Amino acid sequence: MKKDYKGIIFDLDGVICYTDQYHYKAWKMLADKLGIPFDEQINNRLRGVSRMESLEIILEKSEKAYTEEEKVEMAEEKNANYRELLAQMSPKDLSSEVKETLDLLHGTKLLAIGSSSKNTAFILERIGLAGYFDAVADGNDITRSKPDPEVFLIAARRLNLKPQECLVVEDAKAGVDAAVAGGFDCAAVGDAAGYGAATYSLKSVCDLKELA
Ligand code: B16
Ligand code: MG
Repeated sequence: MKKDYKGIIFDLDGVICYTDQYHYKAWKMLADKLGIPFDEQINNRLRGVSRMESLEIILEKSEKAYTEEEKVEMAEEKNANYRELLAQMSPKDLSSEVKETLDLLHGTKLLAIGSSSKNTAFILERIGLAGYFDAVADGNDITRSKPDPEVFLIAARRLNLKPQECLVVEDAKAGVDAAVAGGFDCAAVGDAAGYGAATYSLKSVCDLKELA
């Protein structure tokens, strides 16, 4: 990894912290109530995807058709349950390895968040990273979610950098595709590691230290 990136744009869920289990629990509560089968395999398809698109994926298994109004109510119910679970998070949910890596990079790079989540500010506050990043772009800023590059393009613009000057770090295939579509290099971790479309495949976020 020799390229001298000026900025690094981090996905949030699955890269900086792990809210996957909370998404799963909150969607499972809703699916159980509706009598729709839902498991970890379906949950994996929700990674990086927006809330309403996630709901559509869950409803693929429903025998009943729902109105838009009903769908909005369902998404709100899921989000209320999800936020109750998020409220239990604390700075302990930020691993020391991730924090050390961020602190090291912070000296030489501009750092941003590029997340599909509309709960980004709440999550960052819970894990002790409110105000830490040089820019934040999230689900509240965009009209098209990953694999569209919108959220990363907004993050880069807020850093006053071109996509070619930034590296995106992602754990979801939809996020890697979004980065590539926006003209960014992308480091894949976790679920997306080994995905051919990414520029680099990392074992963990800590491997980014080589860039500093
Ligand atoms: P919310 P990321 C994404 O965050 C999650 O990976 C995805 O599972 C979730 O559906 C999406 O945020 C929307 O989240 O309901 O909180 O707005 O990975 O892009 O940081
Ligand atoms: Mg993610």
